[in-house]
Amino acid sequence: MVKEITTVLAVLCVSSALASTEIIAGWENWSHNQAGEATRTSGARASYTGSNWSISQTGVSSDGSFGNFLTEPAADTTNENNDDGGRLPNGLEGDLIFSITDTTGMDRELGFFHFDSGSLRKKSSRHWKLEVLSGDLTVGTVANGTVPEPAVGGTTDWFDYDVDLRGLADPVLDANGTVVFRLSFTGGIAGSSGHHQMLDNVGVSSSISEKSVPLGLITSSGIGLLFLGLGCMSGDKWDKRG
Ligand SMILES: [Ca+2]
Ligand SMILES: [Ca+2]
Ligand SMILES: [Ca+2]
Ligand SMILES: [Ca+2]
Repeated sequence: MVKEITTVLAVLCVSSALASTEIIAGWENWSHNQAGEATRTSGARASYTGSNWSISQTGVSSDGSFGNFLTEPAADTTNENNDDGGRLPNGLEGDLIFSITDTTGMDRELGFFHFDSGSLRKKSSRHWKLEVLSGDLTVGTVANGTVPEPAVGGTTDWFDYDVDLRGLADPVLDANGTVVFRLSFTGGIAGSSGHHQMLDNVGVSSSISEKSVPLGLITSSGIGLLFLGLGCMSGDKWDKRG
């Protein structure tokens, strides 16, 4: 017969004071090979491949945020190297494919797909579309839109985008699962010299950031702490800023 633990002296449930969301995978620097790892991750492995993309200092977003999402530390604002920014040059159409694999072993609801984009001149590929290509989330087109023309040709006006993923039938990146996004840009007039579409500060955020904190039971028999691995549930949804 299992010995009964008769007295629970203390139950410790430590609520973690965490930010409500975080960037699971972010890209602030880009590779001249059109393929590279994420520049920041939280509980994930992540990489991208691109078609027709190039790197350039003129493709740097300097606002320090992923879309409108401010992080600590802020998104990289440096522009001393070409790999600090990405662009789709000279009116070409192209896309980027982002693959994110969970390494926490826990399900996480995703929040937003964030990015900063701008056009140097108006004949760039300004029409964007975000899709879930495959993996754990509902597959299909999530959203699309058009980056406005620059007010002054030759000067990039940057815009922040935060595509809400929470309305998907399945917005959950499963434990150890993978999701593949495609962000494509079309509508440009190929061969239009200097009509570049810029992209930087791409990030995917979680919707709820809560960590399982074990419950500790101190018993009268002096057994000590029994960590039951139960989570202290606390968390809230993050709303789009700006
Ligand atoms: Ca931004
Ligand atoms: Ca840099
Ligand atoms: Ca950058
Ligand atoms: Ca899922």
